[in-house]
Amino acid sequence: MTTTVQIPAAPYAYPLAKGATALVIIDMQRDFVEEGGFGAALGNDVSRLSAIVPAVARLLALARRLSWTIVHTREAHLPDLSDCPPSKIRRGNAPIRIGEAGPMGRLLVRGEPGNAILPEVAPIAGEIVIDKPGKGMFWKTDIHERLQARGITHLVFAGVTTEVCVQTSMREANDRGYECLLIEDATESYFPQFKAATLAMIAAQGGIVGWTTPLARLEEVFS
Ligand code: C5J
Repeated sequence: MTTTVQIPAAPYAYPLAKGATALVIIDMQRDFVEEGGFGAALGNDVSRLSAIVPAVARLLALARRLSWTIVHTREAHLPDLSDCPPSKIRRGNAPIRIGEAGPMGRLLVRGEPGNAILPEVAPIAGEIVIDKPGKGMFWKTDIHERLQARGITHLVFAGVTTEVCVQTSMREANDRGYECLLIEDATESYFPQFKAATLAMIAAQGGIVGWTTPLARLEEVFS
């Protein structure tokens, strides 16, 4: 039988299911967090994102100590870009586009240096790594089947960017019946107002998408 642990959260306590919870870390890859990647090519200040690396590393260490299933995602396309809609390549006014070569290799392409997950939060053996061609983690991936096979019903989210790939993945998960918690200080956006709005939207209307809480609340419960 699954034991439930109450985590103080917004809009009310999150009922974490012991043994049925996975940590999902979205797109903590060099392409978004370091100079010379996709995020910087779009004109963003990437230092906002690198600031959360220690919090994500703490959360990952906690999840490993608790023996949770751990999922890492990368926004990544096949080298021939056959999984990338032309509209996604066309969009925007960046000097280099998806698939073109930058200082860290071809932007958002699997296997390129810029596509690697940051060493501080890198996957270890036994953890799930998903290359997703979209913003959401369920589109054109097998993650739902893999989570179901492990009996996972609860997802704790972290990563970047809050209002794009994190929020899209969380909404996709919510529609598939997962109970979702976003760790507020282990996610970040290039735009502080978008992060604040996303956290508010998730917890609004009685948790229409899920719950949010600071990392310290989770750490206190499992100290
Ligand atoms: C973006 C992401 N922002 N990982 N991707 O394009 O949020």
